[in-house]
Amino acid sequence: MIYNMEYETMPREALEAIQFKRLQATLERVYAMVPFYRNKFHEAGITPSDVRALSDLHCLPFTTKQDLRDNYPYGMFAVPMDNVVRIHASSGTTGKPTVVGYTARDIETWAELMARALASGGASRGDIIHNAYGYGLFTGGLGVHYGAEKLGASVIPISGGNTKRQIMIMKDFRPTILTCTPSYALHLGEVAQEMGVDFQGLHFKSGVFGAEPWSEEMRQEIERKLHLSAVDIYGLSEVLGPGVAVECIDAKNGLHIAEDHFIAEIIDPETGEVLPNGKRGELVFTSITKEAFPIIRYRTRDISMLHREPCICGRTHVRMSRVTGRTDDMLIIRGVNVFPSQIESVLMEMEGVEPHYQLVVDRKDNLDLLTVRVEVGEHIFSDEVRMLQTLERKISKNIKEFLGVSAKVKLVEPKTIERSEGKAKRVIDNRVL
Ligand code: DLL
Repeated sequence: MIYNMEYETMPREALEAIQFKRLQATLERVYAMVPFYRNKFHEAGITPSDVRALSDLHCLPFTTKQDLRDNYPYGMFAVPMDNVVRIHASSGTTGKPTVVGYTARDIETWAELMARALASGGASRGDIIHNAYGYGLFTGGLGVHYGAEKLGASVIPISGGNTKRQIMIMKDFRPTILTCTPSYALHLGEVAQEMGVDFQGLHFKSGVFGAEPWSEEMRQEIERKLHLSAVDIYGLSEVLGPGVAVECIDAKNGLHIAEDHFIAEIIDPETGEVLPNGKRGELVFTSITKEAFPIIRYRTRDISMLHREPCICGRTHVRMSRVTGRTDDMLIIRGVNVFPSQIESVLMEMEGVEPHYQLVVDRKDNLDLLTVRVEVGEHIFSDEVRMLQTLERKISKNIKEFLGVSAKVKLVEPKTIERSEGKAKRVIDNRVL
């Protein structure tokens, strides 16, 4: 179902006219209200009136995570605190979090975009949404929650954790849509099985999963184990939270970016040069309707590409391919670039291997050593040692063949690798850089 037919299927020309008008208003706003942007524009010798067409956006300077850190906590806000009704923060693993704010109208916009996203993932008014994204500073829980209410669905604000109780609630409350990270979805499936609950007997139709990279193979695994249709949702706190882009359940082939609210670009992460459609690079976003925390040409560090071919669902908004990883997640193993999601794809193709893995990187005698720890099913683990070694060698060979990197594979017992209730931790990098 398309939630906002007018905007989601708008002809390109009309859409771009709206984008330009909104971009101009945003530039005026940040120039007037945020000293950081005013200074940046001055340094580049630009004022908002120099931007006379959408393509002039390319002349504006980028904004980086470091800029947000330098202006911690509220320096990037474009409205007085009186007008800020909500504060969230990104889940940074190191240092201080990135703080973002929303006006009442921003919350309204976000709810609309999340209502669109849930509809795009197969939800409608009559649905019951089991929302297992974490509620709190993380944008996942509340972002989905407001969208579900806006859509008119019933939302169960279960948040992450307390997994056994979640399964009981799923049985009793009969939710039809599941929202959580893909890794937590798998964990829910696993705990249900332990409790003797078959997802086939539950009532789910679809799931809207995101907040971390996951591969196509992982989607198939989730769909098979949880008996539902899985779509990918993308977003980041700095730009909005969940709802920046989402797949449609019709095509499941790329995520439609809400282009009436954001302008997306792909750049070469090394040179900053803007890349054409179909080329892989770093995603850059400019918000064009946000009031409290507008952002201009934000370098997300997420790797993707844009496609402009029409989609069978009828939406006219550009599609981004699933995010394969972040520039700062990319492992360089003896000079070879590897994303955890590429290893995931290789693993998921192997018979008997479970979707729970971790990459450990060490440095010995100045050489990088990559160890892939991956769980195998009970039946395989109880096989002879020789069989396990054969499988380890086979996985290692496939990784070498597909990714060109040598990895030591260590098969581990079921349930050895830590389960996450939110974003999974896939990499342990022990190198001192
Ligand atoms: O993760 C917002 C969100 C919540 C998205 C719920 C989807 C669902 P942050 O905590 O600020 O916000 O983290 C943003 O997570 O830059 C990506 O690196 C990663 N990410 C988010 N969605 C996806 C996805 C939320 N579908 C960072 N695929 C982003 C891959 C994703 N990576």
